[in-house]
Amino acid sequence: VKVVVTGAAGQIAYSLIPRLVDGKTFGDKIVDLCLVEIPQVVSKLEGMVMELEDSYFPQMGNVTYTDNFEKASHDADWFLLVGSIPRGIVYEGKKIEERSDLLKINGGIFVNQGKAIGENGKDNAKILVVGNPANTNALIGRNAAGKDSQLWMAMTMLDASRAKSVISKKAGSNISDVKNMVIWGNHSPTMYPDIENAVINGQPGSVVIRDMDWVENSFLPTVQQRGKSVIDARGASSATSAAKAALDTIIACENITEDGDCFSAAVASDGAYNVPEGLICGYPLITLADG
Ligand code: NAX
Repeated sequence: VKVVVTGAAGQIAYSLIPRLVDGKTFGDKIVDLCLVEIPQVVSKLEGMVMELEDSYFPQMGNVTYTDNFEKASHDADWFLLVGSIPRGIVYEGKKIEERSDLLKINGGIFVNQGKAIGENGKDNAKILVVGNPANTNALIGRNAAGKDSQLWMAMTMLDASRAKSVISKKAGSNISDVKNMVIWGNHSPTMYPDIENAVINGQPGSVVIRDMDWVENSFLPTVQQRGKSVIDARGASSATSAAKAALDTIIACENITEDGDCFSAAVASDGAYNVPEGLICGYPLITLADG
């Protein structure tokens, strides 16, 4: 399996990349990695490759790095689009503070990456957009790719894992006892973690959690604002948890979903649940035997 990772010198990637080849995420498949960065930092990836070589990963295949996404995209099965330009940095001499400027820059990046994926990626490639604004970037990339057989997702798994953690503490159960955790909408503070349809110890969330005051005034804001809370506490945004969520999304796509469970990602709406067609929206998803 060939996996392309952008933003490969960033903090999420440092946690993510070794675990792509550790024999757990893709089982016993040999994993070829193509790591992509912007020209200014691409040389740092030499150090990442050295560390991968030194880590004893029997499932690791060919590892390359480049600043040329188009070249990286050929015949890839998975694209993990982690790199994007964040708000607040100075880009081409200008501090990027306005959402419109951010969208303009990332729009350009994701148009080019999308086109390359559509032209060169495998017909059944899966694309997970982690870089923010994730839903918008996925929409831009998918439209540019123009290939319906490829699956574009914006990551909401981290929001689902955060919600499971909060619910399991409230219910006094293990995090693995919380299933069917759906994140509706956008990966942003407007997302809706659906506690009513979650299944907690085999019971509907609406039966187990009856304290609506807690749901509205504690659960929802805690999950919706968790990214900000981590930044405030850590002085940097979520990295290891974001990497784990990306790995969990891959595992959820590569394996048949258990009965009664689902996983979360934002995908292009086909009109289901009255979401406008084509919009990238968080949905409950399952993986069937045919992948
Ligand atoms: P870092 O700033 O540590 O790393 C990002 C890396 O991307 C940098 O090394 C940069 O050079 C590279 N990059 C930028 N544009 C690129 C391009 N066109 N091609 C290749 N590489 C490019 O950020 P990090 O903490 O790793 O976060 C990465 C992204 O994840 C950010 O956009 C962040 O907002 C987003 N997040 C998304 C989450 C989600 O749940 N969907 C949660 C965590 C995180 O906040």
